[in-house]
Order: sequence, then structure tokens, then C-alpha cells
Amino acid sequence: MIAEMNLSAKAQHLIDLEDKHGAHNYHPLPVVLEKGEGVFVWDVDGKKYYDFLSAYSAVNQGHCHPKITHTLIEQSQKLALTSRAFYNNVLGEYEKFITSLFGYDKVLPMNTGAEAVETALKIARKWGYEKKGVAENSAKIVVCKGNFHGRTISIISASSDPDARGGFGPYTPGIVSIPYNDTRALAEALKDNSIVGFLVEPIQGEAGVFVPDEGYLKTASEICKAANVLFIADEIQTGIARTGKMLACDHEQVKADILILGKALSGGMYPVSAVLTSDEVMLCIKPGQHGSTYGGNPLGCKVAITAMQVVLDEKLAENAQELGELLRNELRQIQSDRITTVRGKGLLNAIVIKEKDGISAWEVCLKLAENGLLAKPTHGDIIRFAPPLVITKQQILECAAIIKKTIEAL
Ligand code: IF1
Repeated sequence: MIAEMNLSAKAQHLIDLEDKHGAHNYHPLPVVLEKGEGVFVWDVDGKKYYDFLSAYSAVNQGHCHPKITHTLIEQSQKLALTSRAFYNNVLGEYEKFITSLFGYDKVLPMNTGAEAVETALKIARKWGYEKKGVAENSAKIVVCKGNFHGRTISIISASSDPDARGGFGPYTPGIVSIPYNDTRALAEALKDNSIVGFLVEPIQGEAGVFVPDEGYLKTASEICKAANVLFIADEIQTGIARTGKMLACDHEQVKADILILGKALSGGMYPVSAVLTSDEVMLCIKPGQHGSTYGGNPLGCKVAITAMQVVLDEKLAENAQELGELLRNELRQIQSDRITTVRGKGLLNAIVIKEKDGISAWEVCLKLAENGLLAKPTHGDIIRFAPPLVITKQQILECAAIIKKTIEAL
């Protein structure tokens, strides 16, 4: 067994504070961060790390990107929040920008990812009743086993993870769960005419970066089209250049009927999420039927415009594509029976660790942290590697060397 990390009194004090006063809904690595810049973060003792989690892909643009920080400061000194009771001078500009960028008629702005997913489900149900002619209160949504779409009651009702859903019932009805990466199961499920939407992650993140077979998204979207069912892509984690294209659906030239974005939409600076769709679908929602106090606020809108501009200007999709391939190649060359799988797309990657002598993915992550690289284990044996997309070739090679050294030393 590897001993727990040596913590300074300062770090231990801060961990104790969280432990005593905060809910115990997380089990973090024992690292206390206080500063971030680009691909790096620093702990309270001044130790520097590569961030290979990127706040679960929210900081694709890198920590504290100067342009995004500048926009946040500037707009926060002018006007931060008006609510949607009045118009503001930024929302329209943002709506035009984001709909043009992704090729949709309309956007509905929210804040967190879970809220955007809920919004998409509400829109799909409304569309089902008003346009598809589904009988009142009988609309159903198809989801995939192993999904992760957030933490609300309805979303966890769609989850198959016992931790995520256990003990939180009763559950929201109208959800049908099918295996991921299985177009036959989808075609079968869509024989039910009360199905209004198919909610899917283009790559399952929480499941451990599970990349479906090539053509899965394309075929699934065609099956939906034929059955008059909305294809709803949750690109909260896979979107915004993470997988080597602006959207993971772009790899298969698939255009979702409803696109859900969050996380990196604001470069980690402020919670901004969005639901994009056509006029036909979006206009099923009328005044008073949905909203949010903070959704569409000028501060979030300005931050999102700058965050998206950074992704375009710095060609982050191209960088993710190229350096993702390099990283996977380097990882595959590590000579160790500890790594059983290397998988991913762009800079959304994972390795599967074989547990031996009591050393599991958790201990590997502790060792990686000691060696200056932060990553988080999931499901006991999987480690996600998802650095900010501003990382350079030189840095990727250095990180691959850290990972190699760590694994080979076990
Ligand atoms: C946590 C995972 C990542 C998401 C997709 C919606 C949401 C998420 C595809 C909800 C959020 C997060 C939340 C985070 C852990 C994390 C995660 F491991 F759980 F699966 F990223 F890989 N759709 N994902 O990935 O967005 O409401 O959180 O803004 O701590 O729960 P949110």
C-alpha cells in the first residue's frame, strides 16, 4: 500500500474545514488548490500541477484565461443581472452569436448542465404534445444505460447508477432505458409512438469515456428522424472542442434536433448552459412556461461570447484532435500490465487500471499528484485524462512521461 500523501498543516486545516462544515457528497483527492493558469494549478503550499481533469471539461480554454477574465471583470462592473423581466443589451447579441455558431434557430439560456438537460426534456415533452400529437401526460423519453446527465430528481430517474439514484425515489415516470451503443435496441424502443425524444451523450463521460462504435450517432439520429422522435445530444462534456471537433456529433456529421451545452461554454468562469433547437420545437414554449432568474444574464452572456471566441481563435478543436492522438499513442507505449485499456477521442481520454497488491486507480492518482499531475479516478479502475485544450505538444509529452514514470514505478 502507498501511504496517504504528506499534507502540510495548512492543507490539512482547509480539508478539515470542508469536512466539518460541508456536506459529504464528494471524496476529493487530498490536494488543496488556490491558483490556476492555463494548464497548471498550484496548491496552497505552492506545488505546481498539470490539471488533467479541467474541472470535468469546463476549463477547456485553460484556467483563468486572460481574455475571459477581462470580460468577466468589465461586464461585472457594468451590469451583471437584470432577470428576464426586462430586456438587456447583451442577451440578443449572445443569442445571435451562439445560434449562428452552432447552426440553430433559437437558444434557451440556463446556468448549469442539469438545468439545461431538464429544459431539453421539458421542450421535448411540450413538442410531443403540441406537434407530434402524443396523448396528454403520456410522453416518454428514451435514455441510455450508464448515462450521466446531472443530479436533479428527473435526471437521476433516468440514471442506472445505484449511487446516483438510490434512496432518492419516487422517480419521474416516462423514461425508457436502453443499452448504449445499440441501434437495434433504439429502433425497437421507438416503435412506441408516445416516445418524444432520445437523450444521449455522444461519448459517455461518467461511464469512463466510453466511445461508441463509429456510425452509432449517425444511425441513431436517422432512426429518430424516421420515428418522428427528437434526437437530443447532451454535449455538456463532449462539446466545445473537447473531442477534436467543436461538437462530438460533428465527427459523424450529425445535427441534433436539440443540442445541450454547458461547462466550457463559459470557460469555467461562470455557470452558463444552453439549449439550442429549431423554431418549430423551441416555439412550443410560451411566456411563463419556463425560465430562470440567472439564465441569460448579461455577465454570463458576455463571458460565453468571449469563451467561444477563444475556442475559435486558438483553434482548440484542432489542437485537441492532434494532441489527443499523440497522448493516446504515448500512453499505449507504456510497458506495464497495469494499463489494460487506453481509449478516448480528442483530449477526452481514459485508461483502465488493473488493481494489484492493493494499488488501484486511487493510489495511482495519489502518485500522479505527487509527481505533479492531477487526475481523478472513477468507478474504481478508470482514470480520466482530459487536460485543458490549450496544452502544447511539449507539455503533452512531458505529461505522458510523468504518467509513464508513475505507472512503471508501481
Ligand atoms: C459532479 C461525471 C463528468 C455531464 C453531462 C450533464 C452534466 C454533466 C454529460 C451536468 C456533469 C459532471 C458533474 C460532476 C461530475 C461530472 C462528471 F463524472 F459525473 F460524469 F464530467 F464526467 N451532462 N458532469 O457530464 O452538468 O449540472 O454539473 O453543470 O461533480 O457531479 P452540471
